[in-house]
Amino acid sequence: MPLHRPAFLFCLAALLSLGHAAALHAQTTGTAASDRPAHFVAHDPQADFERRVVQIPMRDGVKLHTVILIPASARRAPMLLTRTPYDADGMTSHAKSNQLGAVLQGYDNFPELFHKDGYIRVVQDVRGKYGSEGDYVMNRPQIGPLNDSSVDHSTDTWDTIDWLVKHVPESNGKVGILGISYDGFTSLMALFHPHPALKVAVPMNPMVDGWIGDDWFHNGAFRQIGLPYIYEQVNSAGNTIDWIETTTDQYDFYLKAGSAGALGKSRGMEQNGFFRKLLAHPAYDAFWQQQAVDKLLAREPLKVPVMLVHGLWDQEDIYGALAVYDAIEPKDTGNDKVFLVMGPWNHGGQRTDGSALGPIKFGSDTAASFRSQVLRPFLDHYLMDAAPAMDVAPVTVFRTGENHWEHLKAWPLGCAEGCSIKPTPLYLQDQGQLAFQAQAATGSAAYTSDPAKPVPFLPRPVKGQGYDDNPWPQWLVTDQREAATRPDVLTFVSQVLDAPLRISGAPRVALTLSTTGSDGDFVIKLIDVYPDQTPADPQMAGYQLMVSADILRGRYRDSFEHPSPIPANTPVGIGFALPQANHTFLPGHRVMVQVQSSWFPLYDRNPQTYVPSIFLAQPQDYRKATITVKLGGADGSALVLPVVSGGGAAAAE
Ligand code: PG9
Repeated sequence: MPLHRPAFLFCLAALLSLGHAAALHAQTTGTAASDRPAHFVAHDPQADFERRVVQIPMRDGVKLHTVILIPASARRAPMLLTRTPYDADGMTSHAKSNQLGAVLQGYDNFPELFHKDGYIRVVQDVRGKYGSEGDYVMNRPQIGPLNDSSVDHSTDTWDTIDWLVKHVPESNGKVGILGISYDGFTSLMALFHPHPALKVAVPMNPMVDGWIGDDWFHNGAFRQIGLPYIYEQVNSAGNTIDWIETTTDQYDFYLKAGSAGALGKSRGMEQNGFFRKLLAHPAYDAFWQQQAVDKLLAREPLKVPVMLVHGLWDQEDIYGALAVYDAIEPKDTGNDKVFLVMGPWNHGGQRTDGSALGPIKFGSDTAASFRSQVLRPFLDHYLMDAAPAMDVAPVTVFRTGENHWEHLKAWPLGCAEGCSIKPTPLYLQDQGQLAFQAQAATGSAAYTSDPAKPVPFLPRPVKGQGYDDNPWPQWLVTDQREAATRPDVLTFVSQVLDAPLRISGAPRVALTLSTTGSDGDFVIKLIDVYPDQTPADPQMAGYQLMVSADILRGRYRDSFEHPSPIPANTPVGIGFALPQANHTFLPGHRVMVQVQSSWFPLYDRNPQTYVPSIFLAQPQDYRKATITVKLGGADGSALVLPVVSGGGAAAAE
């Protein structure tokens, strides 16, 4: 019998409510669909920015994970891009906050730039890292002899910028790129065939030449404490495979490990492509020369204004920024495209409080003044629609010791006006003396270097970089008195200065020495010795502050590309440049030079017997050697300082 309509509808409603009840029952009892929505859209009306996360397609189809942070009030705002191997999501989530400044406070501590009325911030995972697709290659070389693919950081940057200016309607179509260290390297790579929307680049502490003076080697000596970084950075996309530290004192750990090659192999690093490249290229061969960014940029037209930012005590990339400056400055015929900032900072210190570095005080927050008086006006000038005028000198450099900024037309000049720089030998003399006058008589000073007891680069226990209290970030300003007491460290010191001694530029090592071995490393340190009593700052009494220091692996003394044994017991010349300085040794201070043959465990030990590759040195290769430094006479050992004369004190800040 057909159901009457009311009865039918009643039954239908009953069935539907039964079905709903069943579904509800199922959900509450967990046997049905997920609680998680297919795509949750967060919304916070109080937020001063919006986060967009996109996968930007590159020309080869690979998609790069990109975080775009847009100030809520952004209209025709410029975009500031960073391309990083260090996790874009993590770098843009330093706080679970609805305030842009809070979210960026860590890596990007530039509150002057990133706030509700500021720039659109774009941070992207480079190819093969974290949220981005594709293969990872450490410091991916440019397309060419070292990269037979159709993509590199230059093309990925071009494609990224092209996408951004077409898909971020809140922007004004102008893009700047900036970044620190590796992200400084990617900022430099943007300068090759740059996208027309790229209006400015700010590479900070950039990694430029991994063999000569940046992260992997210094003048051929291998920075073995970088192995954990290489292990974690390369072995997985998300750095999810930890390097396990089995010993608190890294001095012990690396001493027991033997050679750096043996250590890496013991951790399975032969699976790691970049580790294999290191072992295959211990010398400065084409592999390193063809990816030296300064050399590559020297061949490029200068199309985009660049501000290079350098830290005078940069413990990781102390070479890169100034190498690039030297390479591209000659192209800047109008002196209005290449800018250089040199601050009293460690690696990336310009982001934080620049009032001091360790116990060394600078009299003002040098980082804050850089960000507000130099960086912000510079970027606004090139990126904001209003293009506000900027009063930024071609070179802004802090004079350490006297603690003021100098605003120069070029680097190095020594001062703003009316002075000159003269390379002046400071001679190592008998009885540990140091003087600008050469001693007539020839003499010598000797030390025995024992690979079983290398000179620590930091007081022990040398903590691993994974520890919060690890002194790595400030190690270049460590007091050198510990080293000075060691018999395997030669120490030469001047009389007390009665007038300021100003230097600007790179001190140059000019040693004559012999060794009983057939190879060896030579570490030279230029040190500012504080007065024995410093009432204004008691902790600085007698402090021995490294102003500039570096290492040369002796087999490369004549050629970085072609190593050669050191002929035993035969005087040879050891000459190389130390990192650039802009320092004043004040009256009452003394100048010191220390000479040693190890800097451990930062650098791997030189066995001091010539072997094909130190990476593969065997235990029996490591032998004591006695090094004799020639003093006085025609080729007496010296440190040639770039001494500034004339000109008044530079324009104080
Ligand atoms: N100095 C680090 C690094 C740069 C480039 C390659 C490897 C390491 C850094 O801080 O990114």
